[in-house]
Amino acid sequence: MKLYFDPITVNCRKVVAGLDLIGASYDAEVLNYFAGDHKQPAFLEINPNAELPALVDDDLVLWESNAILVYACEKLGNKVAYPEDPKIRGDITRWLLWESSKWFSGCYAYLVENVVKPILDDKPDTDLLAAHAPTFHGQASILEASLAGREWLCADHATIADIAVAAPMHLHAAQKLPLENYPNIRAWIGRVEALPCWQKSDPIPHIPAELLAKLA
Ligand SMILES: N[C@@H](CCC(=O)N[C@@H](CS)C(=O)NCC(=O)O)C(=O)O
Repeated sequence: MKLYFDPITVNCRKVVAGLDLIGASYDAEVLNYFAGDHKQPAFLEINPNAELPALVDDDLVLWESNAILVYACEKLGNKVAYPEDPKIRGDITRWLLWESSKWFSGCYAYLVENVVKPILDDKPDTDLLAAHAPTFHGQASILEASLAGREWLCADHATIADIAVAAPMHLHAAQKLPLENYPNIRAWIGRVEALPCWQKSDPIPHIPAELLAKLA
């Protein structure tokens, strides 16, 4: 398998950590997101959406990060990261879809305003974030309630659902995600952050020091 990715982006961090959790090995093709490599014709032939990541496995060309995680689990037969109990799989599918359709954009506004814009020498739009806050809090309240009394989202151990849902908040401190009222989310993301696959996929070492300095 060959993975096309830039380790600094949300959905690439998701697949790098997830493939590690699954135990899937791959050839790495690193692209430069900020240089726009994902918009170049060669990559558009792989993913016409001009988005990272993408996976190529023989004649299968797969984009959508969550599809990549499910495919890798099925290819390797990993029933820990993706338990075969249909109810757990249904639950995992639910969280993968929720992450992609709701939570990603819920968290992304904070990433753009508080991380990407300062890196690009632009100012966060505080009015935009204030208008967006109710959307984020509505979604965070759902995640908070779902984590009550449990350590992981879908099983008694980490699955690909935890990796997928953690990814949009992977820089939560720099994103300034308002997590003050969500103790279950804070405890759970702490558990995700203790996973070796999460630590090994830390994007910070891949961000040039002069860009990181702008976030200080
Ligand atoms: N739903 C897609 C979203 C992929 C996506 O949005 N990737 C971002 C990086 S995290 C990207 O490449 N965006 C293109 C751009 O900003 O130009 C997935 O999960 O793979």
